[in-house]
Amino acid sequence: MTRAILSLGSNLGDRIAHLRAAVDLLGESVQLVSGVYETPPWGDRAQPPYINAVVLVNDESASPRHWLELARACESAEGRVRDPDRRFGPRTLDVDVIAVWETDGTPVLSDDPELTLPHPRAHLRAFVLRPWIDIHPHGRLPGHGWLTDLLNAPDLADDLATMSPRPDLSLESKA
Ligand code: PH2
Ligand code: MG
Ligand code: MG
Repeated sequence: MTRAILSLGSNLGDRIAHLRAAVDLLGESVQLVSGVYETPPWGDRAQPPYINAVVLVNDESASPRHWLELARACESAEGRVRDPDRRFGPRTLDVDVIAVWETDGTPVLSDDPELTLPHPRAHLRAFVLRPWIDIHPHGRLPGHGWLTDLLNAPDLADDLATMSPRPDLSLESKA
């Protein structure tokens, strides 16, 4: 029923192992996997650097909420501990639902505080948009327009300049 862009991030422990575990857990639903990027911490700056990537997932029977549940299951499996006082603090694995589409391509819009769609800060985050454009060069963030235009926004220039691709850390399956 839906496909979705999920953003993956880690800045604690064996970062790439956490991202790989998420891709494994998402299993058959994973259709496309971006490159991996080393990114300075955004928001709360006093924490280690992140690695980030995005995946396109697709499942005939998945509701939008299914992706949120799966995202949380991945985070729990990787030992994510939430610090209620530090909203943007360090984490072993963060899986965010960025955008969801019906099978016919209609974007799913939601103002549910638990699952706001599209993700309310995605358009500001180079660490989401840059990996995403790897897999969707002509992609659009619903409600915000083309990924290329969003990435050209002056506000993102510094973040783009300070992130770097990590081709040595692939999420592609070696099978
Ligand atoms: N996630 C956060 C806070 N800050 N910074 C980067 N570079 N990458 C992230 O994934 C990230 C962040 C909270 O979700
Ligand atoms: Mg996040
Ligand atoms: Mg999150």
